Amino acid sequence: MREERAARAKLEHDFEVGSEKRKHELEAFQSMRASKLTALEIMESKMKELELDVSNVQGEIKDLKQTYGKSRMATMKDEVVPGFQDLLSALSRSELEALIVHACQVAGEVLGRTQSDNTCVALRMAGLDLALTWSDDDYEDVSNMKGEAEMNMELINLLFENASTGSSLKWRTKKGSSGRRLDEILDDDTYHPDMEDEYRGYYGDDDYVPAYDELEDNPNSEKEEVEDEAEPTEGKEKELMDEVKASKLSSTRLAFLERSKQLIDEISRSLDASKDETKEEEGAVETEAESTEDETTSHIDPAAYTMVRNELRKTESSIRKGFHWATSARLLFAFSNQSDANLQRLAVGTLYYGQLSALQVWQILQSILPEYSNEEATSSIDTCASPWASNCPPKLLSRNGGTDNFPPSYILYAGQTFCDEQIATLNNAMAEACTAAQFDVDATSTPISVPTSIPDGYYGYTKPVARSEDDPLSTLFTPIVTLAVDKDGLETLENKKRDLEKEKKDLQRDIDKGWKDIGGKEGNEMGEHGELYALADQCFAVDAGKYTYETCIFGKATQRDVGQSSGGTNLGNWKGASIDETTGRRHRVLKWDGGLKCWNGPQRSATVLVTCGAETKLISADEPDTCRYVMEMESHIACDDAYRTAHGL
Ligand code: MAN
Repeated sequence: MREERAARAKLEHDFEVGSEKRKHELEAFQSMRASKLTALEIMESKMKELELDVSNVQGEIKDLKQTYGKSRMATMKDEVVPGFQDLLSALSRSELEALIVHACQVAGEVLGRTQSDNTCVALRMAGLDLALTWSDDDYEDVSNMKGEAEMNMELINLLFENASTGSSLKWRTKKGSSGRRLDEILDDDTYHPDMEDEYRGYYGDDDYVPAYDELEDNPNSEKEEVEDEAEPTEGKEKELMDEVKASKLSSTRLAFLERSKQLIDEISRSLDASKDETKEEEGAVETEAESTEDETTSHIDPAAYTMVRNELRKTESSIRKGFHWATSARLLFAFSNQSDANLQRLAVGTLYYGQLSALQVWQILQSILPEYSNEEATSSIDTCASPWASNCPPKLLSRNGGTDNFPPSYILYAGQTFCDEQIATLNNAMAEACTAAQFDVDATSTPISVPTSIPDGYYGYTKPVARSEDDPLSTLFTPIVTLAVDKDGLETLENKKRDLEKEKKDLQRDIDKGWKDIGGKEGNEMGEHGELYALADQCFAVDAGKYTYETCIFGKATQRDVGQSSGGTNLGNWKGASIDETTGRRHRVLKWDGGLKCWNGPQRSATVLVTCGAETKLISADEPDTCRYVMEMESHIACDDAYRTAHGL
């Protein structure tokens, strides 16, 4: 009875002291929370302002790019294309298409080595200026070529990117995303500010493909064959490529390829043979040392042979790229029907991005216009005459309804210059090629003679050269070349956006911390009524058996050997406070979990059952199941009304 009375007296005393303490602490927490809430409100409204600022800057960025995109398209359409009317309006639709196909072929030979794509990148770029993109994933699937139209931010970003980096030709944002737009529509609705970031970063890091030169000019490279120019063996793509190859422009290319193949075979044979000889020689050094030296070194010069072979392979690779690019253009026209205006714009764009010169346009015209094809030109290769000789001097045609006014003077002039200045050179080269060819008449017995270098015009093929600045076509492209790109303006805006976003991020961190300090939005992360605020980050320990158990509010729970002051076994990290009523009695429960894994068992965890006490202390610790620890705590935080009622206080 005395014990019971003493216990009852302690309980009453503890409650009196504890509940008073608890009351004061809760009041302190509430007033702290109220003042912090005001501060948080201010921060939250500042956040809204920042969000608005960011979206405004995004809008400005979008406007700047869109303005550029629109003026770029307009410049091409209204200022550049009209300059080509005397050339383009004289051509039929199929001639325009043929011009584009062959412009792609030449562009492939000029630029193909820097572009890994087998699609005509120049035409793709021209397409961008019309908001026109198309898929090329499946050459057999016509439905893939039908497009939906949108002049979206993706496209505008590409235009801007290309314009500001100058030399780059990026026609898609990333690998695998195949645009399928074929019509020209300006659709602002497709823009989402969130997509901005998605697009950033796709540019500079496009897959880097080492140029053929880098692979092949490396003397240590043992690479015999380069596979990237593999040609289609069946289906629509092959059919179209065969058409390309059957064209007049391709005849010199094919002649060159055939000759090149023979030469490369011969070079490889000779190099192998000379290697064998060297080996044999090494085995028989002792005998006739003087004469063996003479025989092997006079035969061939392996370094020179390798150089010629590399040169041939490079040219072959360019020619093959040209076939691919031309085929991809044929493919577009096989599957889509462009308006006359679009065809003209695509033609001009392809000439522009493909770096074609007036001379190349002249040569393409020689190849595609029926008026020029009557003359027996294709067979001239076998006779060792320049394939262009029959086109010299340049002939004027009667097109455009006028008399003998086509092609326009600047194209004609390029042809004239070519005829005047290069035929002589070409003929020299051809003479050399012819001599070689004559040797080959019975090539089965006579070895093919390998030239020391491959001159321009060899087997009728002259490597096209990128348009120079003084080319007449360059003048026609001036409006687009000089179109202002507000790079600085964009940079300023993007810096502003970055600063705002940084500010936003910092503020968000402060806001998050602010909420955490006051127990979260609901205020219940500091216990049911914020009672843990007073105990935050405090640690409480108790000894039980050979261990000391320590629990830290919002921190860790630890088990140590008695007497040990640091280290120990981690029993878990702070999980939270809750009220447990499952036992029928109401308990304040504190939990730690995710501690050190128990051998053959669960991760360690600790549960603290809190009951009312005048001061906060752990009073017991137990391990009812292996690695699951239960402790009892007395604390004023539990001296609440429910406790009062439960104990009739
Ligand atoms: C250690 C302590 C014990 C626990 C065992 C389990 O000895 O953490 O509390 O029961 O490991 O192996």
